[in-house]
Amino acid sequence: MSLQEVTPELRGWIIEQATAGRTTEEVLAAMLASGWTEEVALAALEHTLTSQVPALAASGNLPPVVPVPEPLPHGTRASVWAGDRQVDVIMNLADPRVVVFGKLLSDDECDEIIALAGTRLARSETVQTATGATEVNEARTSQGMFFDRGEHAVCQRLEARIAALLNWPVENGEGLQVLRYGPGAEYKPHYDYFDPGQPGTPAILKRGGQRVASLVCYLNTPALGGATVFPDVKLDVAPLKGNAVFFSYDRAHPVTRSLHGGAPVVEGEKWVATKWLRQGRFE
Ligand code: PD2
Ligand code: ZN
Repeated sequence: MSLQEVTPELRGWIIEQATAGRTTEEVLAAMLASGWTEEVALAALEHTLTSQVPALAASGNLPPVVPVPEPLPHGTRASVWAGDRQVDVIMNLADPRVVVFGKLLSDDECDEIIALAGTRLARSETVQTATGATEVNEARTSQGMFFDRGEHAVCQRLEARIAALLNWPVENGEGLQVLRYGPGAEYKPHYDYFDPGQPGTPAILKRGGQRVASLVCYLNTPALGGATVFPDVKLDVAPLKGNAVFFSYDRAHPVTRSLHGGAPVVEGEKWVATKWLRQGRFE
């Protein structure tokens, strides 16, 4: 058992930070820097932010809700048609909105994307919302690259399939991003939307608006580790070649509980292709 306790003072401080517009990641980093263990800090953040959501909403601090892709508009079913193939539905969670798909990609498609991406990998960068530039980020120890939309036949085929699966236009998708994680590499918990409180965000949003959903496609099966994790609901999605995890966030706020990360790869390597969906056309 942890020796640290979540005190009322700590809860009050977290609410102050959230209402001042600081992101959950910033608050978490500040808590870790002042000596809180990650376990206690995450528990305190989760409890405080989920229990205080009505108060935050009433104080007008939540961004507006926007439409998001919905892959299962008629409820849960065992499989869905994705334009050129039937895709299995393995798990369907309402809050946060998470759906795990099986056999979205064939083994050959996974291998081809890995081969095409392999020669172009560089240390992963993330968009720095303070300025809009990209930067190498210690929270993300993978290597990565972006394809342009439709750059290869296999990208085009997968993009059309994803558009059919999610009922969301191809034009609203960013190019596929491929990540390779070696042993020990991870992607610490984060949100995929752009933080509205950061000065660089308005410039980023000019091209297609906010990100509203993510689809992480598994291109191989790591020997051990590398799950995609959703700490707010303690959900781990096992990476399995050809499968994919979809999650959406209808506003750029932790209330969506879309906090997610890539757990460290323990043995072997992990390859994923991520498709981010924007509100509007991403040209
Ligand atoms: O590789 C993953 O599991 C993962 C986890 C969190 C990928 C992303 N985020 C991402 O590409 O945004
Ligand atoms: Zn992510």
